[in-house]
Amino acid sequence: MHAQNGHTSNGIGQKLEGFFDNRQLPMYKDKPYSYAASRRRAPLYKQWRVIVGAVLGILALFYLFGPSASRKPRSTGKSRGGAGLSWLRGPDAAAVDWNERRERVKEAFMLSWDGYEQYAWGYDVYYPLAKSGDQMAEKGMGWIIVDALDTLMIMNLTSRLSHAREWISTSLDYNQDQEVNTFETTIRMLGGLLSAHYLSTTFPQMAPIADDDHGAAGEDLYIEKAADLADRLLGAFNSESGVPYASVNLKTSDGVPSHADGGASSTAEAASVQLEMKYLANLTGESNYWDKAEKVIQVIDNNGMEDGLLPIFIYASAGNFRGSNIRLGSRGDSYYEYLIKQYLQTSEQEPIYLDMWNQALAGVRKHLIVYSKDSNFTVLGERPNGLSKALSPKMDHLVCFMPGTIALGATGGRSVEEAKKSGKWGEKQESEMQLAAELTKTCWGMYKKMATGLAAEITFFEINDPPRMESDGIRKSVEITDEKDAAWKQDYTVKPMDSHNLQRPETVESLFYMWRITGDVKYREWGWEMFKSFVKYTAADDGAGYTSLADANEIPPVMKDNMESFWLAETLKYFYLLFSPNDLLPLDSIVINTEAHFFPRFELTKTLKTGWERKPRDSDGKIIVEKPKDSPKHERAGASVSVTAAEPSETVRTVKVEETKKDDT
Ligand code: DMJ
Repeated sequence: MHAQNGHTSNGIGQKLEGFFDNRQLPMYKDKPYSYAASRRRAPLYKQWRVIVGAVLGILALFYLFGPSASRKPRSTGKSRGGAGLSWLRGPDAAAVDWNERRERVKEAFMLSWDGYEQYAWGYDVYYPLAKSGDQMAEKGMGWIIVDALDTLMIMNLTSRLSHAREWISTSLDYNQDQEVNTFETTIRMLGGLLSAHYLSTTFPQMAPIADDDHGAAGEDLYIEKAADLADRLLGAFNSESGVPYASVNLKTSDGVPSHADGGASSTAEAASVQLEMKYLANLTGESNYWDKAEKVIQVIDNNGMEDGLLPIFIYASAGNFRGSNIRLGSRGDSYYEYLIKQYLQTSEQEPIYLDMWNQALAGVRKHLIVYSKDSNFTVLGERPNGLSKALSPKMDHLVCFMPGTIALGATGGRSVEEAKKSGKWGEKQESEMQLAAELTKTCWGMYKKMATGLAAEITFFEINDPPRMESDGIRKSVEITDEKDAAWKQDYTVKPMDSHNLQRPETVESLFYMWRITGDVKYREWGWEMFKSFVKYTAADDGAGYTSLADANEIPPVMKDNMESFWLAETLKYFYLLFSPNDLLPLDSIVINTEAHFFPRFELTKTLKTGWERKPRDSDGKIIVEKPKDSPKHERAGASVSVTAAEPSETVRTVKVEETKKDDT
């Protein structure tokens, strides 16, 4: 392993010191980190004005994208530069060729992949500025290679896929004495392998490789690696409650409680391993994978959260929440995403998940949706001290998965037109689509607000006091216009420590869902503008790839030396899908995991099924605890105040409420 670019080489935590604020990688759900030691300015040639106007810029771009003598030629695809970067400059043509635009995305992917292949092949972390890499485990985890497999497939990059497969077959070995994050390893590695298995077996014409053909020696490579990895990960679920520990040792399969947060796991992490384990169970017939993952949701739900909204930490020991911080950003996000996606994965045969999703979405609308002060942007805020306390008008970029997921839930993945014809349409779906459209616009504004056109990690909004909630009347936002000093921008605030851009996918993910579901071309146009900003402002020297930004609000931007695996696995994949014909992986036949890996929908079986029921609860979601027959009163768990609630039965009865577990932070 190397000690390059200011990173030490002993152990993963040390290796990334100062990069992830002394935490192990990957911990993207953590707070922003400090950039003091690692801020680098973009080289001059990456300044937009220079790119547009100067001969120097043209030469630099040719250098960046043109054929490079030091790279070996590929048998597939065009030269790296394709038609050059003239497409970045001119005004968009009236008649847009979307296939042409998706070729530009493919070129950006090839540039990123080839840079990684040349400078850091087999490493889990890639520094495109230093042109070096690092490992997260001694022999590597395949972090970048496995995460990118299905993007290579849909882009039909056959020779690159062959190289990746060869590495997986000869070098990837999960039998390592290494503690890894349970969730990240599940969504990226297990998800990546399963998706590769799904695409290569169902769509053999995508990047066709003889080695994985039916009957060939390598036929089961992906599924074998996936099952081996999953068996190691299962140890994380051996907690007292069944809620997985934050980490797991891959060799011993021992679960390891989080080293921070009082040992509690992130709720989103515990509750976003289900799609992967359930698909693996479906493929292998092994119910163990299913049961372990299913149990987690039952334990969570038995907490009886108010209005379906839950705190962002949960103890694996007793299965109870830690604290009362509620948000759909870091540590909360994909719990909600996986509710509706579990319902869709099993072909709408598990109403329990639709029920939980509907309850949570209603809770979001009641407690977290707020309008910005002057321009009426729809903001999905946070309740850091619980639902009865003040709302914080803060949105992590991570929250921007939500509009696309709301649209997915409203139509099941069909277009609005098809959903209307199917009869499953009414006021509820109509208003969910409106909410999805407004939230998508808010996320798009996060990009337009910034000097580079690339969103900050966290954005705050100006709101009224008291906040204007949905119950005060639904509002429509003003138009997002281009002027530098446009008034709408005053509702957006980005703090200096939050102005980094980590190449995250959530907004383009939502644009993709919104385009497929509404057919409104503005989502494609927004995506194209975003994509151009990535190309203009995040390119590393010498065609080494694209990198994160430490400050996306300065031109030239301050660069951060890291190309995230989800840049290849998600961000570029969603751009590619956004510009692709809609019959590439129709949304009503698949589910896409939280790392953008594809799984098919399938049916329940006698052994692979939900297997539990929700406990009866009040209209606000609190569980009703039935008292012995001789008592006239009922109790419910989990709230902190006494209330009188109307029950659906004949009489109004008093409800005694137990005290919520106190935040022990
Ligand atoms: C990805 O690893 C996944 O999408 C995850 O659920 C949340 N965010 C990162 C990328 O931002």
